[in-house]
Amino acid sequence: MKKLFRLTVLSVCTILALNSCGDDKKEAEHNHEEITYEGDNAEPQIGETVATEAAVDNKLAIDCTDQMQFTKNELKATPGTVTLTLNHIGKMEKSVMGHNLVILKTGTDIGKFSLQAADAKANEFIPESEKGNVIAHTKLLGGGESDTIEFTIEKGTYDYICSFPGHSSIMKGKLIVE
Ligand SMILES: [Cu+2]
Repeated sequence: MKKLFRLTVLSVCTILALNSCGDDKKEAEHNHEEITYEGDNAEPQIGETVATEAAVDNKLAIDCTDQMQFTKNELKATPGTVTLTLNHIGKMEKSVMGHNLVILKTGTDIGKFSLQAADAKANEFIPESEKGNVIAHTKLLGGGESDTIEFTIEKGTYDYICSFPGHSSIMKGKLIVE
């Protein structure tokens, strides 16, 4: 009976030891996970690399929303032909929350452009008087719509805006071509 007890104690100890060993292992795995996680934290760099790769084939995509925003305030491309897709991911009507993306020549006065644009409803807010400052522009989109444009661009930094009345102060960004 005493022997059995001792055996049981031994077994329990063994189990405890195993368990503790298991815990150590788990802890080790956990630590490993944390290390991996730190690696994940570095992912933005990986993401940036991907973004750079995307820019290499010069296919850009950007969304716009019912909250009157572009989802990116910076786009990168290389000189040459660029394909850009604008997606309106909202639900609102074009007449209320219409968006476009207009790429402007360097040095264009955004305030002046936007004032002229507000009077150009018939031309989807692309003012005839400012056409010389437009490198490229999408159609005016309502919720759920998208438009893809192709244009050629040289090295430089360009402003892009939405020219729907009142939007350009918030809906703007930089297209960096290098
Ligand atoms: Cu807009």
